Amino acid sequence: MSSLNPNSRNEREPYVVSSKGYTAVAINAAAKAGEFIKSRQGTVKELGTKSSAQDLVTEVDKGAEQMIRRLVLTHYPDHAILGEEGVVPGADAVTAALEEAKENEFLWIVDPVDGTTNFVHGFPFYAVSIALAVRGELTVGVIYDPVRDEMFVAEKGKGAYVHGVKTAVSSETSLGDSLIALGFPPDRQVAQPANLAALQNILPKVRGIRAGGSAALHLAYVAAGRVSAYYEVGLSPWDCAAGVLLVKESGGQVTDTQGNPYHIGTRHVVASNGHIHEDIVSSLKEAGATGF
Ligand code: 2AM
Ligand code: CA
Repeated sequence: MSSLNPNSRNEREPYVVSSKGYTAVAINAAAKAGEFIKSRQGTVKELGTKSSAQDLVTEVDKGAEQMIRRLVLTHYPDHAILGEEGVVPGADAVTAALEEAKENEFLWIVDPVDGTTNFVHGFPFYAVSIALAVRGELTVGVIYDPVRDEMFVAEKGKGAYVHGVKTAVSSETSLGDSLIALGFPPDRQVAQPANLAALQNILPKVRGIRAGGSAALHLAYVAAGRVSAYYEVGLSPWDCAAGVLLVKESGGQVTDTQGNPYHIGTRHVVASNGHIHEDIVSSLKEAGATGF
């Protein structure tokens, strides 16, 4: 029996999304886009590139983003949407688009396929990421992995859940016991040297490193306690907005690579279970790998 007091709810009771509103729309859009993406794996005909030969885009990314835009705007025609495929590539253009978008009271931040390179190669590790910021504050975050049919949902102040089960970050307190995720975005000027220096410094200190190729899923995995921490230099808002809320609502910590609080414009991200956060940040500083 569920208690009338929401705070005394048994942790093992399934979570029921309380609001029929924003969260339900985000879940619905992520589920639809995710099913569409999965149905198209292995069928990509036209492979486009953006900032470089490593920066891929497909008709599936564009189609999925269009689906999500239509669905969100059907419910909330006056809300704004910042989507990966609506912004020209490059850090400056992303910053400019974000500055403009931030003016909106309700801003949806959408990555229709996070892990496009994986999707194109048939490596089954990609996801849809949808976040809603209200007056600049992350309020809803949904990440859907259509391959494993895992829907990660976070609502500000209400916790984070995967199919109704509360997620919680892991408990490791030392780097030696930790499994760390990282990533390599396509920018070879700034991001690649920083991420390589970080790898060299941190690999000898930890139990293992994983680089799966989807920032959103790595953040969801920090939230779910499947990895102890994740860091990456050179991300965009849509890669991490939803995942950041998932980590925070699962008891974890998220900062930039210098240890400053995360905000929607943060590009160099550290997310952890909290216990090893300082060790990661100091390692990045020691290695000259903060990206700043
Ligand atoms: P994507 O697949 O949506 O592009 C891989 O380490 C991570 O970097 C992925 O989450 C990937 O997201 C992201 N990424 C890829 N290209 C990027 C770019 N040009 N700028 C920022 N992040 C990028
Ligand atoms: Ca993408």
